[in-house]
Amino acid sequence: MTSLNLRLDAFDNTLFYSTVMENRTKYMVSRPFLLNTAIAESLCQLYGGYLVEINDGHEYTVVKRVLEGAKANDDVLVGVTDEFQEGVWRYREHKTQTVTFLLWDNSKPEPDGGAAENCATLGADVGWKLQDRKCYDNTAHVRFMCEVENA
Ligand SMILES: [Ca+2]
Ligand SMILES: [Ca+2]
Repeated sequence: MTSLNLRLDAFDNTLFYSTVMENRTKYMVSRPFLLNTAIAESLCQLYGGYLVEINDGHEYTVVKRVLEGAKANDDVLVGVTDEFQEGVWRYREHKTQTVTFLLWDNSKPEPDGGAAENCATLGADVGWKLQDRKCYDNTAHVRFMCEVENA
């Protein structure tokens, strides 16, 4: 039996399309999968991280650079939700922290889904601005991004 780390490394390439290190934080962009937030979140946790939480404009710039470098042309699930209280956006992992950075797509404008859309993706066709959307959708192919601190 190979070690857990070796098995995780082998699994890595199946799940993830691109991994970038920045300031001792690892950003991992998944391959496209059906939109399932619980599975995405669990996979990030398996790698010691969480769905990416964008705390400020600097981190947003880093995330955008990672996505542009990966040439990812699917929407990308991130770690904010308003499922606990409609309209109040929280980080999924750091639930008690105030969300300090939300750059919504203002072309529609977003968020526009009310109680039907409690998760959020960075939109590939709107310059990686944020759009609220369903947390589960078997008709949607998205990527997700994990953030692993002190990687
Ligand atoms: Ca909502
Ligand atoms: Ca929406």
